[in-house]
Amino acid sequence: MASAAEDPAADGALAANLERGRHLCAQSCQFVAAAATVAQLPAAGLPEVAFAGRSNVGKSSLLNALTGRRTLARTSHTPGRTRQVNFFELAGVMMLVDLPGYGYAAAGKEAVGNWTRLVEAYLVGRPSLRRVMLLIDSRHGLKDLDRRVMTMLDQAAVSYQLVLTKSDKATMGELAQAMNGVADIRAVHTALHPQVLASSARTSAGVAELRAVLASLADWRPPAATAADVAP
Ligand SMILES: Nc1nc2c(ncn2[C@@H]2O[C@H](COP(=O)(O)OP(=O)(O)O)[C@@H](O)[C@H]2O)c(=O)[nH]1
Ligand SMILES: [Mg+2]
Repeated sequence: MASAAEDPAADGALAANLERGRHLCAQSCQFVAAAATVAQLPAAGLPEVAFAGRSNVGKSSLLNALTGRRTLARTSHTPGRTRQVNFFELAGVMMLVDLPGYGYAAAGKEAVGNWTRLVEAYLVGRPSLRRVMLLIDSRHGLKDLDRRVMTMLDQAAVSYQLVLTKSDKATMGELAQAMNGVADIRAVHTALHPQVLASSARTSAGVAELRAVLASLADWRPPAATAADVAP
């Protein structure tokens, strides 16, 4: 059987998907809303992709790399905002939703409780939520808190996908171990997307692929090429 790499049709489809992702993420992206409580969550509208993960996993950096803008992180770093759910509208067609990080070292039961209430309320029963990108540090793999979030998403039947971060810092062995660890648990996590992406905000590894996933979830189609774009 020919591998995808040897199949020209598959190559063409992959290139088209990457181009759609590049085009989508070159459009404008702006902060539109923040919610610190369940009552403050904006009404559901555009398709949403939420980004979740432990504090320090590289979520802000990856959001910046995806959109090619520093403004997202700056917004997230505004005092208070890091404990909120932040909504960014991309290209007027979808929302990127930045969820508060979980499991930071000093977090007590109360902080964990607050995170759970707000994020669970958002994740469960959000009709516009297309997928949750669950970020995992390549070097550390899945932790208990990650598994708890995964189980919550399984129970709510919310599709989620694992994205390994900081791949530039991981050895090939660590990356392989993180990937294999996911393969082992696929059967018990019913809402887990089969594709795991490895990414680095530093080298941009995996960023184009992640953009392509966003474009496909938003059903984004670049405008048809104009006559001027077509070579004679
Ligand atoms: N080497 C490397 N460091 C990263 C990468 N992404 C984030 N970091 C670093 O990890 C730390 C936490 O990143 P940040 O994006 O603020 O994480 P957040 O708390 O999940 O939003 C910062 O010091 C970043 O510079 C990456 O892809 N490679
Ligand atoms: Mg952050």
